[in-house]
Amino acid sequence: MFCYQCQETAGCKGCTMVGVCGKKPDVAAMQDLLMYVTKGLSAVTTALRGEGKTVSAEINHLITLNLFTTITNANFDRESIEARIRATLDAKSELLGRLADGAALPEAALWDGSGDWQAKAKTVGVLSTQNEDIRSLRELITYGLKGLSAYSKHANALLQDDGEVDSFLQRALAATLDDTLSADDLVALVMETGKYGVQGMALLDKANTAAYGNPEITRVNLGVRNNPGILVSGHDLRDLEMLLEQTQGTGVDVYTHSEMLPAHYYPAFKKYPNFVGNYGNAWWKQKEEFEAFHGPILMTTNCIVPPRDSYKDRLYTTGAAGYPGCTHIPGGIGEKKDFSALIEQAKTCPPPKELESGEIVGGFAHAQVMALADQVVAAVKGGAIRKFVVMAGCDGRAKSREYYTEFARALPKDTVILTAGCAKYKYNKLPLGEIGGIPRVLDAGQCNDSYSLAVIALKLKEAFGLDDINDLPIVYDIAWYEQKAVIVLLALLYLGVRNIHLGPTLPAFLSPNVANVLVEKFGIAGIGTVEEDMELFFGPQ
Ligand code: FS2
Ligand code: SF4
Repeated sequence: MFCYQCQETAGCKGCTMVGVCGKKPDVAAMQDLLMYVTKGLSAVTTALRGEGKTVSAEINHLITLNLFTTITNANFDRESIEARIRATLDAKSELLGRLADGAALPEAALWDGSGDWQAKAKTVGVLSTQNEDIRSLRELITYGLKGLSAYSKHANALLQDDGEVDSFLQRALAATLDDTLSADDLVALVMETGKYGVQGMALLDKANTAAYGNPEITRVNLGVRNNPGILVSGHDLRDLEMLLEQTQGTGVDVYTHSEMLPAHYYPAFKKYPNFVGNYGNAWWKQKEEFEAFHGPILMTTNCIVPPRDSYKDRLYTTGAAGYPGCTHIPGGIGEKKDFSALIEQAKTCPPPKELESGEIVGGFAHAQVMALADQVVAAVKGGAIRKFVVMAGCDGRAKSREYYTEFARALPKDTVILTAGCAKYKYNKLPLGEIGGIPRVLDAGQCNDSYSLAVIALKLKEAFGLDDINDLPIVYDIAWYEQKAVIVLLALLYLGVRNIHLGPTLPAFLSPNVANVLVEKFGIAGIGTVEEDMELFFGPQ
């Protein structure tokens, strides 16, 4: 196996024996093959569009879900991945019949699934591209598209589609198979990926806010009640909504975990009396926390950590998520999922063990921040707020990520953190206080809601009458782990944001030459020590 798509890749180079995430070589091989056939199908759909023919929403959704399935920590279940390969091959063979001219199609578009799949996978993985710069650019685009697929999938679940995003995603996937493209062509495609990243995030923002209202300032309970509970993790708000509906009157409470925390900020979810609060922290602490929760856990997306036997029979997956031996709750777009198995099991479980108490505050997505715009602008103009620090992204296991806790602690008291994603758990429970009633940590929501941070920056640029987004008093110190952070990064680059600091390490999939392009064109940099970075961002301390 060879996988280097996430920040925790072995030795900052690549996982070759087994994934640091727990992914086994046979599963890694099937993920490679799924990517291969999905790229092949995308070449066919792109050729069909070139002939003026339409591609159905079902095909778009199949491609999107395939990509999401291969995101880090989403799906460890070889059988379900193989089923998706079969479905993709079937769809491809049908579409090939509609194509008038398939002469220019790549091998991936023509492969019919015959032969040994494990052997085939060995020939189509990341390392099948020999030139390291071309490989790096192809993977940068591919991982950005995986992130984009996550946004699309969540919007699709709320019955929202953007045909332009789907067509681009497929055209760009197909382009990663095209040996005639130069490094410059691929750099241009990286930028275009960022453009559609913004469009995909806007689509999801519209879908979420149309369905559930605009996030608003909310205090979220961290404690537990004395009823059995179900814990919902991942990012899919539609799954949460269905579960909340089905648990009404059952005596079973519902708690959020990790990236599901921001669901509490939406007005629509406040009407459920059994929606108790948030339990635990970021994804990587789940083994201890799931054990202590005592009740069923629903993983609606990544991040799954291979479970302990002590709670494996309480771990359920749905959507793109999967884990062998754990029950998968089926249900496609627009279908009602049946969560009765979780509810019945919950009734037999003791209430969760309390891990902490108190509350945290969030709900600072763009509409809420803009409602406070006058206050915020006045605080900046009056000098009460010196700078905003965007600390969005992901959390992870690496000890080096303690940097983010220490960095947040060391920040000058006249700075405000803008966050989104599970990166927030590194500092969202610190007593960082407020500035004139504005909390010093403004949580916009999930990594999926990073769009809000871009909207806030663009609106502040307007409010301050600036021509360049980089003239704002905002610095970017972003933590990445998996591929959704890649699309957020590309989206920010597309919007013209420069000098982003990315940590705790730069991606292993950036070759030295590609990393140089990002450094020279966009001022991308890694992180230093907390002391060095304080001085860099705020001058001598
Ligand atoms: Fe966190 Fe994991 Fe949100 Fe990432 S829960 S690192 O995949 O998607 O952010
Ligand atoms: Fe390794 Fe990350 Fe790939 Fe898992 S997703 S195999 S940890 S690079």
